[in-house]
Amino acid sequence: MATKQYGPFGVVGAEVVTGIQVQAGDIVRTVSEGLVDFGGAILGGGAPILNADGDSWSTPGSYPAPSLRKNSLICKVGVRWYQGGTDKTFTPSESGEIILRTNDDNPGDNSRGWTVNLYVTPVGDPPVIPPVVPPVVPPVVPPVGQSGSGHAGCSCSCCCANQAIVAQVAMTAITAITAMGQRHD
Ligand SMILES: [Ca+2]
Repeated sequence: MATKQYGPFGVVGAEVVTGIQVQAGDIVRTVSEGLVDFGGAILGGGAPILNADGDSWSTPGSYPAPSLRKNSLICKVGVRWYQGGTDKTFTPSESGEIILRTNDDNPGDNSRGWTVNLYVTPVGDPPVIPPVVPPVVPPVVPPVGQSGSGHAGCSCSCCCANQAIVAQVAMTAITAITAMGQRHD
């Protein structure tokens, strides 16, 4: 499936809702330019001014994503944050909308900004479900020597017994008719 490009989005501080819906397993690439001034400079003591990769200091627990790079671009899908940057790729584990922000516990004093482009490569076509093939049922062949129903020429005990009864009834009827005929003479 083709990769789609979105943006650019300006990110300087707080969350930027992109409106981009991605699926779990999609490949999301962030490509960013520009610098963010993270503020907090005291008497010109030098606020960090960084690109979207942030800096290598350990990230305080009070930051939105303590396990990701401090003062970097971070991207949320669902409930998790993923690492963005000048050229970083992540794969969300659940589906949802992409939200961008700085990994900064005080985004209100930031200035300048990053320009972020997103490239989303869908995980792929939905899985192909094979058509349902009915199982092949072999025809039922009665075992040799047995037959399913009564019939001429069969020598099994039940058929022979029936034939004997029929013959006996016929003989009784013939005898009675003959007797009646003789009485009229
Ligand atoms: Ca700040």
